[in-house]
Amino acid sequence: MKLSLVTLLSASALVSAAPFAEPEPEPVLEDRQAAQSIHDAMVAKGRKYFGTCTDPNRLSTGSNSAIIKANFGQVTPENSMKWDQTETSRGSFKFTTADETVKFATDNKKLIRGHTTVWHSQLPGWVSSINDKATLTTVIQNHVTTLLTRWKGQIYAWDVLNEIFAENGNFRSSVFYNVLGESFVKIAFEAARKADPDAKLYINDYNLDTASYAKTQGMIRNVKNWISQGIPIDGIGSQGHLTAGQGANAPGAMAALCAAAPECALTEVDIQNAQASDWTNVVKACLNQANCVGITVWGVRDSDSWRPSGNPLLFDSGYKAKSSYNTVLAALQ
Ligand code: 9MR
Repeated sequence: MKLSLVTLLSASALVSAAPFAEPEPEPVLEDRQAAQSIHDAMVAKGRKYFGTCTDPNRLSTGSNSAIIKANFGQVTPENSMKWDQTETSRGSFKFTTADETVKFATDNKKLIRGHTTVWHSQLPGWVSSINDKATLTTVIQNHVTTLLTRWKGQIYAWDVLNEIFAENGNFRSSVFYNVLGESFVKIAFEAARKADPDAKLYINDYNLDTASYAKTQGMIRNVKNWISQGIPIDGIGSQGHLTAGQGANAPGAMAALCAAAPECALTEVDIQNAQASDWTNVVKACLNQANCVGITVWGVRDSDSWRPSGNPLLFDSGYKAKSSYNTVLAALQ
């Protein structure tokens, strides 16, 4: 039951006379929409976080902010740090929206995954039309350096590179690969390490959900090779955009991916038409690997998902925790 404002005010007046700081009140059920925090349960398992993506448009709507405060321990800006939002023309940076997300996270003691510096999608035309190596190198270095410097010391991990592989495990065609070849990987990670030496630097991708799949194997082969060359890669992120039944392969896939880098994470999980076993398997996929630091789901409620059909998230459109939420909680016990 919610306490009335009068009760709260008189209680805090009493406590403020005491020599100790007032303890943080436990979020009431009506605000948190779920019985228990999946982040706390994840931390109790020795992991760093259970998170979600968000941005100011979501934080100012409905129960998103209350749910994230109460149940999640990490946020990824869903769109606000992307190239088309932050450097629309060369050298002209805009951080107001991303700053708001970072402020929400730091004010509420949530870890942040920075997302993302080098990605072929949501990329302004002025970048994709660059066709000489020297210019593109400088442009990548400046973009990576400026973003990581902006929030230096505040970001737990950065998706430095996003979705660079094709389904066959070779490089995807992109301005980065087409102009610079493989060297853009080293250029981006070295700039990132220099700009924020404490941030964990990740390479992130989707369809890494089966160990034997060519793209999963391509990620593993390349990351091992790059790390052996001294390229500063700390982690592999597996996005985890799944459909019913795919959870079954997740433990095997994460075993393979997590063996290839110092740390690993599930970074954008959603499961269309999920069976309970899918969520259980996804949680196990991380918990089974000692170096899997956390799980992030890609949104709070189904209707705000980038692919709402199949209700892929943990809260329904009325912001109520779904049975999937309780399945996740049970898998974390
Ligand atoms: O959820 C994001 C959606 O709001 C954007 O319109 C979309 C644009 O490409 O990006 C979505 O997030 C993507 C993420 O940044 C990278 N992996 C795939 C995600 C789903 O498309």
